[in-house]
Amino acid sequence: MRCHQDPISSQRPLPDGRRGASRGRWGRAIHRAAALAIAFAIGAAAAPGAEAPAKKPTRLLLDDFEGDVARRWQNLKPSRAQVKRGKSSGLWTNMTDAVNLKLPHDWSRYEQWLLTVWCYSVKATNARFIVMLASDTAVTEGPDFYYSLVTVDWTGWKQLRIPLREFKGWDHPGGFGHIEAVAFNTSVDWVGTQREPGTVLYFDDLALEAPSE
Ligand SMILES: [Ca+2]
Ligand SMILES: [Ca+2]
Repeated sequence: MRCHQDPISSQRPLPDGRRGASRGRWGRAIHRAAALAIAFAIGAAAAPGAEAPAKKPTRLLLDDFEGDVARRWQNLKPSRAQVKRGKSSGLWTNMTDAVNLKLPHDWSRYEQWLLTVWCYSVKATNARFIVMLASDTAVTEGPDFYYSLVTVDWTGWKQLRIPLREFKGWDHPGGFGHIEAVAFNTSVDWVGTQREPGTVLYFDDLALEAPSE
């Protein structure tokens, strides 16, 4: 029994001048190509993760203490003596307020996140400094800010992990949508800061991180 033949393709010359006699070979090649394309498409669609929704970022690096550290930070020097990540950290030797103004200012979407920073302490001096988030408003004449007090009671590397919601507010801070600067501060002694000679700290990888699930 003869197979049904497409009357058009059987009469039309094939690209190499032959007639429908070799249509079978062409047809098979085309079918093979089509089948391969479909299989590839199915394979791609079924590849692990191909259809998974894009992962939400869980970390925002604020400063890696690389490059021109002294340009971004008042009173911190770049150092290679103690480094958590990359090639350098920020050295704080005299506890004079270290301030970084070159950061994103709107943190409103991160209110449930943590501020994290690696900190290497040479000596546990029990000095106290605050991590300060400047957020000034005109409600008060003086500076308004958020703060978290840190006691230098460790040696070596330690990661400070402070939920933003646990920062205390001094006077009338303007909210996390209005963060002007991050500072390591000892001059606002009315919140309990205490300088101690011999306190040497290295900071690395300042970031905002989503709480772990
Ligand atoms: Ca670094
Ligand atoms: Ca003010």
